[in-house]
Amino acid sequence: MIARRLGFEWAWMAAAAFAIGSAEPSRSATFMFTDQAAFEASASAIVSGVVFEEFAFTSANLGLATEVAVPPSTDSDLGPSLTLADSATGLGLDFQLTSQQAGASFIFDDAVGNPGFFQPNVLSVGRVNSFEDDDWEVAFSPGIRAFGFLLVNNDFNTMETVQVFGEGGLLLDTVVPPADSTGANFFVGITSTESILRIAFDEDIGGDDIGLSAFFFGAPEPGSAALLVSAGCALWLLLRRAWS
Ligand SMILES: [Ca+2]
Ligand SMILES: [Ca+2]
Ligand SMILES: [Ca+2]
Ligand SMILES: [Ca+2]
Repeated sequence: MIARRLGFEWAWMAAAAFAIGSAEPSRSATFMFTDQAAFEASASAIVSGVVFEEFAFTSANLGLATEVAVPPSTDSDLGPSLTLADSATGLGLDFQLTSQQAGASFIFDDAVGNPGFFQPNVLSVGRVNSFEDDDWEVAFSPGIRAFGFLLVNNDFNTMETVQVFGEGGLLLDTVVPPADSTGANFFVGITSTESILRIAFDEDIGGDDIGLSAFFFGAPEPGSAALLVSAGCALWLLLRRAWS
């Protein structure tokens, strides 16, 4: 298993090469991106005809959660778990987001801890300055090969990880986000040659508070034939370019 930060060209080649070998579990590979175009290129090399879908953390979208009765107003406590069914969102999958810091609810557009810090359209884990170990998980049904998210105001350190889980709770890989993943709306994307069922973000216990402003999904799950054809075509195109 490997997890690297890759550029656009290498994303295609690596994803294609490992996808070809993905019939063997030992050849599974996970890739991390901070460039959204490279993330999409990698997913496209792994999955033929992959469709990318976005879920922004707006009031209207959060109002679609099973646990949320109406679109939330600024500074709403939405509880520790948010379930977004495909029948409600129109997306190609169900997903469930859960807080992993004990006692911390998700807060929409926190206006108490630090007004304006997490607005507009940002979901934070617990209130600013109250809950600062902002761990969260998201589970997918069905599994996907590509998942991205926009982080708001995180300060990374080497203790932070993104764990990628596959079928049966198998830990596929643990990714350490890059040190420059700070500021507003920083993109982090994960692709895998194996189906991703769950992602766990272990935030550091230090005083930084993080928010989420969007999720990105690469759906749907491919058939094995489509997977191999796509990977083979991507590799062939790269080799042709190298030979010419
Ligand atoms: Ca942090
Ligand atoms: Ca943590
Ligand atoms: Ca923190
Ligand atoms: Ca927090």
